[in-house]
Amino acid sequence: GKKSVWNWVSYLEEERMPAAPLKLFREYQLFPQNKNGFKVGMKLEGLDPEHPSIFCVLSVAEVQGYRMRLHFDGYSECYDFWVNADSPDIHPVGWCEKTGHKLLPPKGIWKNKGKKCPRQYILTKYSWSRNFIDLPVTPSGFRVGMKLEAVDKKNPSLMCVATITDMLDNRLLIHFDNWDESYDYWCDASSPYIRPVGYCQETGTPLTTPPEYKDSKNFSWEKYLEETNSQATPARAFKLRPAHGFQVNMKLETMDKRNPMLIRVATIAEKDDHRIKIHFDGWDHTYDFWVDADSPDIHPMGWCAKTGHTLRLPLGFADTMGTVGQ
Ligand code: MLY
Repeated sequence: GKKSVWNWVSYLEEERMPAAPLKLFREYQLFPQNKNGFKVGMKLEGLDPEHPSIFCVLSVAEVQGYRMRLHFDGYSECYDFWVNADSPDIHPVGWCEKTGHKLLPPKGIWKNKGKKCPRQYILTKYSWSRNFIDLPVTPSGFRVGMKLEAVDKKNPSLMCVATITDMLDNRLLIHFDNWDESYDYWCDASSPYIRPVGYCQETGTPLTTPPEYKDSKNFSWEKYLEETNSQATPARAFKLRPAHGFQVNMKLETMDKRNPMLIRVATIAEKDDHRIKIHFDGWDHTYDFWVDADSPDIHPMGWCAKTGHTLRLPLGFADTMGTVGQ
């Protein structure tokens, strides 16, 4: 019947909705130029998505098209996570040492003092660094230790006192003063989540001061910078990006937040300046969720087919192999 064979073009015709045009996507959301060179078992160093300031020893646990599942050596599989092969969060073995970053060793490896690191951790050294991409250099004006005002992405209504605690390639690590590292995130100079010192006061936005800050009602940046012996990030360093061009009803392919190994046919249900709300075709709207328009987990129509990844079809569709979308 009408719904039996999957084909993006006829699906769009039936639905009378457009695909999100390629020009709205970032380069890393589009079709990759190279193949995914990673193989199961390869070791690498990468950021823990739940603690983005910590580099860990990781292994490739599964490869699907241009994506892969990474595993923390020595830890439960329940912490495994998926990245694209061109993720800026991963680096070759030896990278932390070379760049002066702390590497969290695999659990259990260093238990017996004096015992040597297992052979496998040495053998893989640098052997496949060509799998990693080069990124543009750090934007000017930012320095580690500088203060700014930043949105807490886990509590997006809060604009908070924050510090740049690391810089890598074109990205800054944002840390919230006197909070643990679990709220940290990486962003670039064009991020809508970071603003210069004084932004809240100028715009009448409440500023969340560091917890237990003695005089939070009369918070003064001038005083705080002096007390913490730090500098404000110069306003000229910020290069706020324009709003994205995605429109409601445009269709695309998006990772399922609840099961990150899956990529599904999706529709933009809502939008604001820097985010889109993803709806999975055929699924209830209770599963809808917001993502940043620059997320590496949204892709144009045809991305799965091009990169060799399974595309989960709208409920009720059967693909040409005879399996029903789920
Ligand atoms: N209700 C949350 C709020 C934490 C906010 C942390 N930000 C400011 C970094 C809590 O107390 O855990």
